[in-house]
Amino acid sequence: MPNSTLKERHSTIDHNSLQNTHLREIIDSFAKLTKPKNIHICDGSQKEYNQLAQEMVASGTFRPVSDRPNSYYCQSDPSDVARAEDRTFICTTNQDDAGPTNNWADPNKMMAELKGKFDGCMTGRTLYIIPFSMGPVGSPLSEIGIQFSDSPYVVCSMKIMTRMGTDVLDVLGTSNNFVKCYHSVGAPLADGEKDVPWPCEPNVDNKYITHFPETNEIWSYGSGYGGNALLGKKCFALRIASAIAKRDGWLAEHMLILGITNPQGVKKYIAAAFPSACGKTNLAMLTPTIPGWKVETVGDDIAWMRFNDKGELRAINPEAGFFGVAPGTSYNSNPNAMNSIKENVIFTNVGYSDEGKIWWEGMGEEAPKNMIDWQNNTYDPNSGKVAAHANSRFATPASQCPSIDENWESPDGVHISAILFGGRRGDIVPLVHEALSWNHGVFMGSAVSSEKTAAALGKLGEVRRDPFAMLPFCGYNMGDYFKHWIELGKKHNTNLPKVFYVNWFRRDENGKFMWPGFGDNSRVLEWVFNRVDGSAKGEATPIGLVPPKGELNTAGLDISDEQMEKLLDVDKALWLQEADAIEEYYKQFGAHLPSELNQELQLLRDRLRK
Ligand code: OXD
Ligand code: MN
Repeated sequence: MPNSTLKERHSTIDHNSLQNTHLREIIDSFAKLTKPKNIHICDGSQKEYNQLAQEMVASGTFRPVSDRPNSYYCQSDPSDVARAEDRTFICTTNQDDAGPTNNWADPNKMMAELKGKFDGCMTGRTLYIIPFSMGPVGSPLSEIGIQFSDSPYVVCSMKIMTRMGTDVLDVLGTSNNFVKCYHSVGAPLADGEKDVPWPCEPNVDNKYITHFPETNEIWSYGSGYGGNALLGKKCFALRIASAIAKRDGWLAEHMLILGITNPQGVKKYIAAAFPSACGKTNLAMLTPTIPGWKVETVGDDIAWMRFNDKGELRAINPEAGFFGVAPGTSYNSNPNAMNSIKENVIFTNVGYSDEGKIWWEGMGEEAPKNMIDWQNNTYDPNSGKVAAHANSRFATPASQCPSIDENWESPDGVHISAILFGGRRGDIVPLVHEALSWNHGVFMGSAVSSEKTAAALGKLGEVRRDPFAMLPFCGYNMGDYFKHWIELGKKHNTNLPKVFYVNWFRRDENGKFMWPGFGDNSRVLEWVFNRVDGSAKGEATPIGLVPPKGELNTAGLDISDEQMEKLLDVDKALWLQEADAIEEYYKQFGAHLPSELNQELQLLRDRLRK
């Protein structure tokens, strides 16, 4: 089909008039392959968003949310509820470049397979071209992507989650320097065939989330949900960006960024890496329970960080929205998130009442009487089945967050003074401990471990190593990634952030969480803040520094000294076993493991045996 005859669909932009010839050529060849009925270049306007949303209401994909202006409810196909890590591939010429923690595929073979899948996959559908910027449009720290997709749900979500539209094309000009993000739900529509509300490829084994870091391309097929389909997020801003960052000397990380101000008005910024669904959004928007302290939000999921010429580590949040886990979010656990989702939100896989209101478990409100669950069945509170899927989400503009930081769009980013790592561990990891050096901090990050959550398909609760919370998101060899962190520390060793490890999830002998978490995590942030400016003490343990007795602010908390001791306890025998487990886990990296990490492991053992 000659592509110049492809019908433009209520788009204000004619693809034949695009000044960027690379983009025009790509559109032509991709349309030739996928054979869409229409083509639509997204201008990113509210009018366009409203029109697509109305079309999705008409087709049954969206239902309006009655008490939240311009907000929609949506249910995915039951096969398409989380990131498909087993079907996520890094395609590099040498397998070694993908490393032992990624699924590797040969780029030529994978491309041939993908071309087969994409052939005619948009039949009967519209091909949307989505120009987007990760980071403020035009900022020197930002990068541009163009997503091709046959999903209007993706277009609307990308408008919330990224800066999307015509001004991105203006900044791109005639450059070929953009990440090519090819996406299809993998559900061609035959002539006259009725569409389903959530088209996708229901067989997980036929989904493909593939990355080509050597050519800055992403090809995603078969899924319409979250990180599988909103390609700016995990695929670009983490997997492809981490590979770019390695080449260009910066960091693309799975980290929230928050600003914290003490009662004297001094402000510091902290970045924190936690595995998916371990409370990054809650921490980023935390309401402190300690008087006089304030926390403000720069980002809740991804940080792009570079050292400037003063040696400061500066971070931006490349996203423009929050894609937060809904269940458990309440006015109690996260009032800022609740106040961010009053309008302009897309809710996916939560419950929906006959009055058009959304609901989820842990929302802090009684379940509405007549409601459907995320699978469109009548919700029965006695059935034991949840209304909202554990990985149900809200997508909402970051600008609507009451705690959004005044510098959240600063082109220079914010100065990071501390980095936190953490995971969900019921057992041996204390509430907080501080690294003894940068390399020790990298060691801690490399050994992050966590119980598996619902953000990815697979078995829940199993403890897995999730180094730097980047296990599913590092676009190259994880051993080289560790080395990159070590090297950056060597190169910029004058003003390095302090590194900490936190664990809000330690349990007592009865399996009960010992730490209240949420707003009370500000008490740990207070200690971190004061460690950074040198006003708080740290007590040496074999694994790092912990707050000495009385140093962590527990005023007003119903927590005994004995419980605090248990929360901060370091069991040498169990940590020696942990050291063995880390050694075992390190083996997979072979020669890619930096010697500094083996040294840190040895030093840890020496301290434990003293
Ligand atoms: C996310 C994830 O959606 O990490 O942020 O899964
Ligand atoms: Mn995440």
